[in-house]
This record gives sequence, C-alpha cells and structure tokens, in this order.
Amino acid sequence: PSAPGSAPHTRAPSVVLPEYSVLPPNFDFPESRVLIIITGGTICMQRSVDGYVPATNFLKFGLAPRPDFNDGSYPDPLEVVLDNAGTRKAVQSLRTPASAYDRRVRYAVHEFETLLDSSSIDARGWDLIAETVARNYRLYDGFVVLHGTDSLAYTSSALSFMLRNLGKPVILTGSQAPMVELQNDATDNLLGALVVAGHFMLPEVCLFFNGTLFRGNRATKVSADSYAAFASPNFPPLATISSRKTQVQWHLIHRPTSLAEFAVHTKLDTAHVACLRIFPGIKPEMVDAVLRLPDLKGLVLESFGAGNTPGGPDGALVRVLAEAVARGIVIVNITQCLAGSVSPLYAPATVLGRAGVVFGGDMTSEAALTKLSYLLSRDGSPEDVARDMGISIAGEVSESRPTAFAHPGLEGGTGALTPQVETLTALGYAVREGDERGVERLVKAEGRWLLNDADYSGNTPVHFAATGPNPSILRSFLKAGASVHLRNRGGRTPLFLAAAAGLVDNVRLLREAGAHLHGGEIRAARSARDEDGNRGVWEVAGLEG
Ligand code: ASN
Repeated sequence: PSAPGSAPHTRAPSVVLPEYSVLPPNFDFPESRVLIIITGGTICMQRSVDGYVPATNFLKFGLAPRPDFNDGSYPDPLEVVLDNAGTRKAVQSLRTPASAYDRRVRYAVHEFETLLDSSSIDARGWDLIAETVARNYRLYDGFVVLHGTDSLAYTSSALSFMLRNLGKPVILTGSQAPMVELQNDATDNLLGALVVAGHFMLPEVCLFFNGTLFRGNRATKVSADSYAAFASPNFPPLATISSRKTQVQWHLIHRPTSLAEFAVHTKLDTAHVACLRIFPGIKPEMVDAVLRLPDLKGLVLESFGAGNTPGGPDGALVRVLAEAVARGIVIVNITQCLAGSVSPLYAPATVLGRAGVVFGGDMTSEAALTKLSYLLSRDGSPEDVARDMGISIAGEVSESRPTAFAHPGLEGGTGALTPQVETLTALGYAVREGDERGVERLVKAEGRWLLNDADYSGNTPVHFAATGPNPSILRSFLKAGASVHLRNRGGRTPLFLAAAAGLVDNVRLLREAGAHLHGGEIRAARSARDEDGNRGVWEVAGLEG
C-alpha cells in the first residue's frame, strides 16, 4: 500500500484519436459534361515578338498541367461533333476535382481552326460558335465559350438571339491576362464558367467574369485593363460566387416558355447596320450622310440622357431622321449613358418618337446592334423590325412583366433540405393523382421556386408529371418554363422516365419542348426497347442520340 498522501504513480490516459480516411482519388462523384469552345482571346494567348498572340492546343499547355482543371484521372475521350455531316471525333477529355457540390466537371475542348483576337470576330464567327453548340447540343450538359474581351459583349448578345429555345447553359468568358502568366484572372474566370455550366441548368447565354455571372445581352465592357472588365448596369447579376458557392438568382433567370425545340438562327445581317453617337454640335448633314449609305437598313442612335438629340432652330436633325424612317430605315434610340433608359420624358425624345424612331428602352448598344442585325436577317418589313425591337426576345430589354419561375437548385449543397420540400411532396402527390386544380394551387403558392426544384432523388415536378396520368399538367409545367434537361440522381431525364412508363403522349410533349435522351441514357434506352413491349414509345423518344 502506498503511504498516505502520496499519489500512486499512473501514466496519463492515452487519447484515442478517431481514424479519418480520405476519399480515394477515384471516388465516384457524379459528373457533368461540358464542351469548351475556344475562339481565341487573351485567355489562350502566349507571348510573341509582336506581343500576345492566340496559341493553339490550349488543353495541353493551359489546362492539363493544372490540378484545378485536371484531377489526373484522364477519363475516356469525349465525342465532339465537328462538321455539318455530323462527323464525330473522340477527343481527350479532362476532369476537374470535385466541386463544393460534390460533382466533377468532365470536359472536352473544341478549338476554332483560326484563333482570333476578338477584335476580328464577325457574324461568320458567331455562326461558327452557334453551329458548334447546335451540333453538340445532345452530347453535353452545358457549354463554355472562350473569347477575347474586346467584342465579348457583342458575341454574347448576338448568341442570345441566335440560340432559340435554348434549354442549357452557354457561358462565355475570357480574361485580361493570359492563363500562362504567373498572375492572371484566366484561371478563376474559366473555373467559374466551368462550374456554372456543369452545375446549373441555366437556359441562357451568359457572360462570366471576375466572379460574376451576367446575362449575355445585358453585359458591356467597362474597363480595358481591370479584372472587373464587365458590368451589367441595367440588370442585376444572375449569379455571384462567394465562399466556394455560386449564388444563383433563380428568380431572374429567363426561360423559354413556348414548347419548341432548340434551334439555331445564323447569318445575322451586320452588313447593313450602323451605330452613331450623338455629340454636341453634330451636323444634320453628317447624320444624313450615314443614313444615305448604300443599302443601309438600320441605325442604332446613341442619344443623350433619356433619349434626346439636339433640336436646332429648324429641327433639321429630326427631319433627316424622319426622312430616313420614311425610306424604310429602322432607327433605334438608346442612351449613351451606362445606365438607365430612353423614354418620352423630354420633348426632344418625344419628337423623335413621333418621327418614327423606335425607343430602345434600356438596351445596351451591343444588344441593340445585334438585335437589329438579327431582326433584319429574318424576312420582315421595316415595320415588323421596328415593332420587334421594342419587345424582349431574350431578356435584353426591361419589360414590366416579371419572370414566372425560379430554381433554388444546389445552393444548399447536394441533398440539403430546402424549405419547399413539403410543398414538393404535396405537388408530387397531386401530379400522380392527376389533380390539376391542386397542382395549380401549390404552384401559385410557391411558384417562384417550385417547378425546377428537386426532391431527395433529384426528381423535379417535370419528372413527376412525365410519369403522371395527366398530360395537361405536364404541358402547363413546360409552358411555365420548367427545364426538360434536369437529370435525377439516377441520371434519368423526364423523357426517359416517360418512355420507360410507355406514356407516349407525355413523350411527344417532352420532345416538342426540346427534350432528348442524354448521352448515357441512350444505351439503356436501346436495351429497354429491345426488351419491353413498348418499342414504339422508345422510337418516339428518339434514339438517334
Ligand atoms: N484583344 C483581346 C481580345 O479581345 C483582349 C482580351 O481578350 N482581354 O481578343
């Protein structure tokens, strides 16, 4: 026994540390497929004796050596469709490491044959981008376009009109400093664009720069050298990035609300339009000379403030403009201010309106010019073009009507509870019962969030309706702008589920709205067709891939 007062000699109890095991490098995170289309621009430039020039093979020199763009798994090649004949080529693809949303982006690259400084892009270049998106539309979940910053806002505006009934994200980006420079903005811009295109089913042409996602036809270049090169003064950003998360403003997202398949409109008429900035003392003869250019069909007039031009004692300038309108030239009045709108607030603008000059609202110069080129390239009278200039096609001009639906999506992280879960469950029940009134009530109550929201299995209301008994419920969801491209956790789209359930009316409706079987689904669809008795339904669902 130890002597009283003396403590027995003991060893300090050992602390048991929990054992952590890191995820193996080949851990099976879900992945999205993105095609990067490279047109040129500073982002892919290298130094030459003449200054920066675009360099080919960006995947090899710019992306493969960087761990943030290449997790080292070198996955199987991805296919890219290259030409009008649909020739497919298997190209090396790379994977990003898992994102904050536990998802990897697997991407392939398609480079323009001639890489451009974007100051040299034209309508033919826009066609090449649009056609590449169209040919590869079914193979990828989203698209990133690398482009110089100089004319980036023109291209993003033009594409927003050319890509009709777009259901998937097309994200344009570039940089002020090339990727190969030690300090650059290229890495963050491209990574941000890839994450947006690979994670969020935004059916818009967007411009991503310096941590901010802009609507493509609302953006404008505001700095020749700052990393904050773009702004969208008349429309809030669609998303921003903070603490590794992308905060999407789903209520601002523009969605196609007609049931129509994705289609491309090419050959914008940039040859017969001009843009003219009013300045104090501008001579009416000067404006007249521009308006008498051979074959001129449209003019964007950058006026003062809320749409005003110099009056002059005899109103000569207004007369010159009115005469041009009478000759069939469409003149669009926009403000040369960075923000705000033209309106008949002051007499000079009102007089212009009376002379037949179209109010361009709060459109940017880039949006006005490309929209005019787009409208002039369709068959229509000057009156049709003038009327349509004032109507929003792709969210380029503010109208009082708000967007109907939004999508809280992944903000809470994968699997996170959203406040709408209970409503979503109730909605799923009403859809399965074919209860149209019940559905309407629920959507009205939570409309802004509900239609593109997903339950624990990743099923959206469109998934429910695709397998539901009432096609008119499905139709109402599609007309309200719900996406047909969202895949559930099993990788299935609403179209696949409808075909598997043999519901041919639902299949037809979904196809009408631009749905198609996604890459991985096609093999499963083929074997289902060969096994079950519903062969016809699978053919309607489209197995051509
Ligand atoms: N001149 C370059 C271009 O637009 C400018 C840039 O990308 N930062 O191609």
